[in-house]
Amino acid sequence: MCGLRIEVEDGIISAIRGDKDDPFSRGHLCAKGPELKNLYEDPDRLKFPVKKTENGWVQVSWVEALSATAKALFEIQNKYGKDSVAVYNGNPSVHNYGSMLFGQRFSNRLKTKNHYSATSVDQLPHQLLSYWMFGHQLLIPIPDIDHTMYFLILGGNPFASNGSLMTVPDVKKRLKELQERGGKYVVVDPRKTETATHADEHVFIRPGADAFFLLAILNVFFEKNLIKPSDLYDPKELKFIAELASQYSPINVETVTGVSALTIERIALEFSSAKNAVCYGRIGVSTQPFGALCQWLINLVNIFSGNLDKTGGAMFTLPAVDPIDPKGALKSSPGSFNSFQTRVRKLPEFGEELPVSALSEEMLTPGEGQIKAFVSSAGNPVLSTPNGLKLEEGLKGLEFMVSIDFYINETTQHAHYILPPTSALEHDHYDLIFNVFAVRNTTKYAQPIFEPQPGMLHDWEIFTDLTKRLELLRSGKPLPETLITTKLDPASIIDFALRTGPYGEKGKHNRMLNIQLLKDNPHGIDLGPLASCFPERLLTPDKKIHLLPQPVIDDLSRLKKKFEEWSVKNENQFLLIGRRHLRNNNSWMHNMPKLMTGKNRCTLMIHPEDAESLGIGEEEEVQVESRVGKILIPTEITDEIMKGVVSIPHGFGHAKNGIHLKVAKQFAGVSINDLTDEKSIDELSGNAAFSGIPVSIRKQ
Ligand SMILES: Nc1nc2c(c(=O)[nH]1)N[C@H]1C(S)=C(S)[C@@H](COP(=O)(O)OP(=O)(O)OC[C@H]3O[C@@H](n4cnc5c(=O)[nH]c(N)nc54)[C@H](O)[C@@H]3O)O[C@H]1N2
Ligand SMILES: Nc1nc2c(c(=O)[nH]1)N[C@H]1C(S)=C(S)[C@@H](COP(=O)(O)OP(=O)(O)OC[C@H]3O[C@@H](n4cnc5c(=O)[nH]c(N)nc54)[C@H](O)[C@@H]3O)O[C@H]1N2
Ligand SMILES: [Mo]
Repeated sequence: MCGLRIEVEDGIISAIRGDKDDPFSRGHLCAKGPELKNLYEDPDRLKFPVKKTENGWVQVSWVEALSATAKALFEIQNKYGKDSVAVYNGNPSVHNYGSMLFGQRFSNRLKTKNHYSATSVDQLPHQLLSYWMFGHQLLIPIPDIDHTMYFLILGGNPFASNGSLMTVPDVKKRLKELQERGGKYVVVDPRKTETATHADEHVFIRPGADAFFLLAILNVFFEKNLIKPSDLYDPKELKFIAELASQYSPINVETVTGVSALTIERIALEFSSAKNAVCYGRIGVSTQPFGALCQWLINLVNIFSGNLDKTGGAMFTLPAVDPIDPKGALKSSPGSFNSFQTRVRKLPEFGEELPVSALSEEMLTPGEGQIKAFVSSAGNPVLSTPNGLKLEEGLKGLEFMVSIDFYINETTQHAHYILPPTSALEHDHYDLIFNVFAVRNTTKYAQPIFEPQPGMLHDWEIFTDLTKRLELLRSGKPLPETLITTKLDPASIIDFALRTGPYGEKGKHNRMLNIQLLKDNPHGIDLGPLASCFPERLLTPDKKIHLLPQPVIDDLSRLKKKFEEWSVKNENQFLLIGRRHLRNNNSWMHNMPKLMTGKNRCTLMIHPEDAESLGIGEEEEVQVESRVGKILIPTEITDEIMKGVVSIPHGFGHAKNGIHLKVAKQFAGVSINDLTDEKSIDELSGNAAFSGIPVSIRKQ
């Protein structure tokens, strides 16, 4: 979403800079922006479909690849039932509006229960709690970073990630502005991250223990009578929460969290007395055993301190294409939970998707409903989901696999066909999802920089053809020898949504928005700061916030059990966490040479005292072992990691035969997800629990 100024001379990009006239990103650009040039020019990038043969990959025509794919999916569903085909949509799907709009149609037509995506290794708990408490999975509270005076960040490292569920291009500058206006920001994280280093305060916390920390904050609120009254919830629900919080006083949670009672109490008081404040938790508190409880408690901290839906607190966007408005052109479902389960482990559905932690066992466990064919789109689950090696075993046993992707990587190499879409500079862009999570309401449309080579297809064109081919087969009709196209392109869908949306000609905030206006304003249009919108925008039937969702209440006994277990220390195990770096992007930008320069980033961070007690030195290769696997990795000894905790970044592990990524192979590293455990989940939401995996470390 950062505005880019791309200069092209004689068909070649001569410069990519931050766009100073972009009202949202204000000229900001991180190292990944300029790499769009190298992505576009990457000789490893596929442009035309390929088929796997005994003699390796061979290029085939689109019609051949699409017909073979449609036939295989059709026949497998006929033979084994609809659920025998599974789909996985990876993270870039939601950065690609064509893929989103047309990929969803394709998945729906498959009529399988086996839908998976990166949601269940990421933000599932946020969506689940928004669904339960506010009535819509996309009514996600966003920190009002530009106005807050006290920003409490748990398990997020925006200096590396550029913010998440808080789309914020120039986060460093905005956090500096926060400090300059007399505000404060505090980071709670088992690692003293780049964000924490610049913060007013950093607090180390034991991985997975955030729910206890948050309960202790609520405990102080109740003990000191700091709860702010509100018409937005039923006050009768307070008693239950007061009683719950009374069991977790700051002093009680000291041992399990590793945070001193004095610190917790002081943070609670500072939070409460600030002019406004916001508590925000991201990946580190979502992908852990109590991910959903953490998001529940974070919402309660914001609600009870009077900071929900208030300037400087946790607010809600009003994007130009609004997925929440029940009458909107592109409205999305409010959500659903546990209306069906995975076949083997009975994990709950959310939003008609199943947790990806179950994908490998659904492929490997024989019986009715077993997955026999797999469609991966814009994803690399062999590197990005827990116990990647087990998933790889599952992929090897499939009868058919197709990948919609432009790289032959750790996942797509197992496909029978790869259908490559155009890359970012060859198609237009409208951000359907990340405007919904942004710290300001803005809108922008980017036109393509280059015409794709003749014969290349966009993601949405691939999905359009594939959907139609499947329908033809189902109605017993022959498949055409030419591509099947549609007149309805993504931009016309957006045009309609803009015109009928909140800033369109009949909208509440009429700004006459349509696609032409956006084309005429290529830097983007500012639609103003986040504004209070409750109770109007609440989508619960009674227009109240629901403080006590029943499944949350039912999960509290699990939390209590863990509390008792963790009150006894286990000195023999290390707890593994992940990390991100500004110059990585999950698993897929490691083929860009400029992003890979400098020190090796795929290291095991370990505290000096832990390294000493194990007798291991700097950059020494050690063995790290978990229940599911072991890897060898060099150490990086640093007191910026909590004692007893070790950290490995995700997205590496490119030393596999069969991948076509020349640069990434040179910086292969190892995959943390060969250690993370598909059995380690947040049992309430089904989200993967990457944080706090017990590992042992051995000198080689
Ligand atoms: N241990 C651990 N594991 C994690 C995480 C963690 O913190 N720790 N983070 C998790 C999170 S938050 C996420 S989102 C996932 C991400 O994991 P995934 O979504 O599975 O995968 P990516 O690594 O983002 O790979 C994206 C793939 O999409 C392709 N691609 C890029 N752009 C496009 C496009 O426009 N169209 C198509 N068709 N393909 C495209 C790339 O070539 C690449 O193959 O990883 C998760 N895994
Ligand atoms: N450069 C870059 N930017 C990215 C990405 C990328 O791969 N590279 N990925 C994008 C994606 S898909 C996402 S979802 C976002 C994620 O955005 P963020 O959530 O900001 O990402 P991380 O940097 O992984 O920050 C997670 C932090 O949680 C901490 N942590 C781990 N376990 C715990 C715990 O139990 N408790 C607490 N309190 N903290 C814990 C980790 O030490 C880490 O600092 O980033 C996005 N932006
Ligand atoms: Mo993510």
